[in-house]
Amino acid sequence: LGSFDWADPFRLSQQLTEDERMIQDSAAAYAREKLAPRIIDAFANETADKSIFAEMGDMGLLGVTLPEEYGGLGGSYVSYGLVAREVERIDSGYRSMMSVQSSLVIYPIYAYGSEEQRKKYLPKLASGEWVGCFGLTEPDAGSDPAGMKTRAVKTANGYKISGSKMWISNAPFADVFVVWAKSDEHDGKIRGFVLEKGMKGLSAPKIENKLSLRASITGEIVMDGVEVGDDALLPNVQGLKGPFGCLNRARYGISWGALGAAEFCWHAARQYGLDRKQFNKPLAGTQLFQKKLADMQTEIALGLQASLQVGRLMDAAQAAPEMISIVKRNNCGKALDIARISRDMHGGNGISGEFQVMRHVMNLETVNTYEGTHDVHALILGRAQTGIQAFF
Ligand code: TGC
Ligand code: FAD
Repeated sequence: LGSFDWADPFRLSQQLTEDERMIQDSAAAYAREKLAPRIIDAFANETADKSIFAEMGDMGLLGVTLPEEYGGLGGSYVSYGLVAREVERIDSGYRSMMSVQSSLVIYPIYAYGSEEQRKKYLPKLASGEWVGCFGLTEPDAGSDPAGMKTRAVKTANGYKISGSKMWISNAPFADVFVVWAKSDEHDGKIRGFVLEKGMKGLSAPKIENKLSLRASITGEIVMDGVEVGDDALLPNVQGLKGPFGCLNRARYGISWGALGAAEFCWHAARQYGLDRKQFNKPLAGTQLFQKKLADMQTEIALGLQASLQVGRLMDAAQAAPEMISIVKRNNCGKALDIARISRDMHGGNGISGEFQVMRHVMNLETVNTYEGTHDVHALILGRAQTGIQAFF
């Protein structure tokens, strides 16, 4: 019979390669030493620190799966997931900054861009010198991105882009904007464009007063007839499968990340229950408390195994989007439940910024919504098993 490690019930660490363990350990050390000391103030004051991109870039955390020739680590999708888990153990906003840069900006330029675009943007994005954002959602097109109104009209030397994007992570301080628009030149099909800060007609006002992801900046993207050259078009994809190809990767990373936040809340609840005495005994010595800890441990352990399997299939180019919907939906939903229960287990202290679990609850509300809401992923899975779409 083997021994049991309560914090790693199914011995996830044994299932990783040497390289994956090394990347995980360096991400964990960075998160513990550099991110953890900042987060309480950053969240309280709603300050997003742009210098985090260069720090993450130095550590190789922005281009984990990007080939080395473009400044990446050339690592596995499992490694990418492990990084997301370690960063989100501190805060979902920091993981958001990282996953937008990696999956939603570096990936489309690598997968759909020309060689010139790859050479121009990827090394600077991977090093964190440039910050990127991804504009798909609009004020009137969230779950239904096919309803977008942003238009690209062909001009003599390029395109004129008009429209607005809403809820865009990193936008207010972004240097590079990957935006999706319906192109008149391509029969109204959705095409991707790479815009740059400072272009005439382009602005990215900050969305103020978020009560979630306060350490990650979010904005609009306003495009008032922005003129770009032909070289701004991502040439190698058209249709919704362009943005969805990026979302597959980001959603997968979020499935690991959300469990990092959940692990923080689980461990915090356990420690609190061991330290705090009521009725002359530790809270952790009560049956109700132990049941909650057992539920947390079980859901997290199962979720991590599922994400690991999806990651292994991604690395073998065998993952289907529906698999990603299962882990994005379930892990985010379970993480939110775990964070809320941990908050309750902390009693009054649970609402204090110092104990940090309430911050995770607030963040996970967004994580459960963005990249396809919990219910939208249910509809994707319902369609896949019945053959009937129930979106409209
Ligand atoms: P549908 O008819 O299903 O598909 C249209 C075309 O797209 C293809 N496709 C996919 N391709 C690759 N991967 C996927 N996951 C794909 N899903 C669909 C599909 O094959 C088809 O291709 P073609 O060639 O036949 O045209 O499209 P629909 O309009 O019915 O879509 C419905 C639905 C609900 C599935 C979809 O619209 C959806 O997923 N909605 C959610 C929107 C969303 O996730 N937005 C995320 C915005 S980005 C964000 O939140 C970043 S937060 C980041 C952070 O800060 O961490
Ligand atoms: P809606 O689509 O209006 O949904 C509202 C509710 O209706 C939800 O509960 C949903 O599940 C439900 N619903 C929708 N359709 C159906 C249906 N057919 N049947 C049943 N129920 C349905 N987007 C980007 O493009 N880039 C980013 O970087 C980005 N970052 C974000 C950062 C933050 C902090 C937030 C909050 C959002 C971000 N988003 C980003 C946008 C995010 O992806 C959208 O908020 C999300 O896709 C949901 O869209 P919506 O807000 O318009 O909600």
